[in-house]
Amino acid sequence: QQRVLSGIQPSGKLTLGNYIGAMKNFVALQHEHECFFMVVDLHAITVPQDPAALREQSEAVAALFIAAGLEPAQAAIFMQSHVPAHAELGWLLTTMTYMGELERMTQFKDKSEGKEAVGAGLFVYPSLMAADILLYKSDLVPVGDDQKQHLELTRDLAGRFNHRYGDTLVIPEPFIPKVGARIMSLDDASKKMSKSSPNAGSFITLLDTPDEIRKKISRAKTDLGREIVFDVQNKPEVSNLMTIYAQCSGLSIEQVQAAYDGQGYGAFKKDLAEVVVQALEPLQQKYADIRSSGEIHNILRDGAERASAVAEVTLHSVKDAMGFLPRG
Ligand code: AQP
Repeated sequence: QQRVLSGIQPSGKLTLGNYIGAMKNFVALQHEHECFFMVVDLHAITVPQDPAALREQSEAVAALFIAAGLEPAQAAIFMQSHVPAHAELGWLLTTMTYMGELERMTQFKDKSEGKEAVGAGLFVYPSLMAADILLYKSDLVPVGDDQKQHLELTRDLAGRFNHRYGDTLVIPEPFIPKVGARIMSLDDASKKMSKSSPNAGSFITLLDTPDEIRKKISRAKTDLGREIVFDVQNKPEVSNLMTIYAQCSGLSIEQVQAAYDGQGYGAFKKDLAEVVVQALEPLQQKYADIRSSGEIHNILRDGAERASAVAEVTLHSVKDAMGFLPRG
């Protein structure tokens, strides 16, 4: 059985982008693979987080994993910080990562742009992400398109380690959806939808109320013209909305385009809002149930135990290969 690992940062409220680009695939993969899905809180602190907000968002992301359809009996669901091997392997791999490699990362460039003080954690984040993946000897990593570059680095680091110290780590493959790998911001289709954007109107969260969703979609930017045509080059805003429509309704892009042939933006946006509201309704209901049950703490405890058992074995073999003296 192939092993699958991925994570989501509790750096804000999860967006439709996180759901369509990543979480939907977590759910799809859980029955055929051995899965590990974590809330990557150590990554979230690469930018400042308010402690109370971090705690709340961490629990919320874990509950959303379940609400989206992950089954704790199938997949180990856990907090990254509950498995100390992540931080430890993260350091070991940081020592093997070149500055030039990190400087080329577009996410680092985007997130540090214009900031006076940039934390070193933001810079070395990709080495920690590599550790997350390599600890589980993961074969597949379901992620959105924005993580492709980090995954390439992970593959390079695994290869470098194996070359230097002997075959120890598994080189993972990205698993990126064909449609919806990069959901764009509602106010600017040149930027990806992002949960930490300062403009709340630019993203839809999985927990937005129906009215919030309707308002955000009605205000979403649209291109010139009025035809509902999928053309990412010339109609990026409408194409993005069509992708959201397709992903939330289960229709193909072609079916969406055919359904709105000859209709204008107004009718399309109105229907889109209802499609999104309906897609999120069962998830929101389940989310409320899980939060009120208090079950999440047991799920996370069990998930961390299962994850630690695998992670410790890899960490041990990595340290052994590198020449660390065993504790005895
Ligand atoms: N806009 C997106 N479209 C498709 N997939 C996306 N992902 C993120 N944004 C989109 C995927 O969601 C997973 C979790 O992402 P993350 O929490 O690790 O952080 P991120 O990639 O940096 O996502 P955000 O929402 O933009 O968070 P912030 O604002 O904190 O940086 C990943 O698989 C990602 O590809």
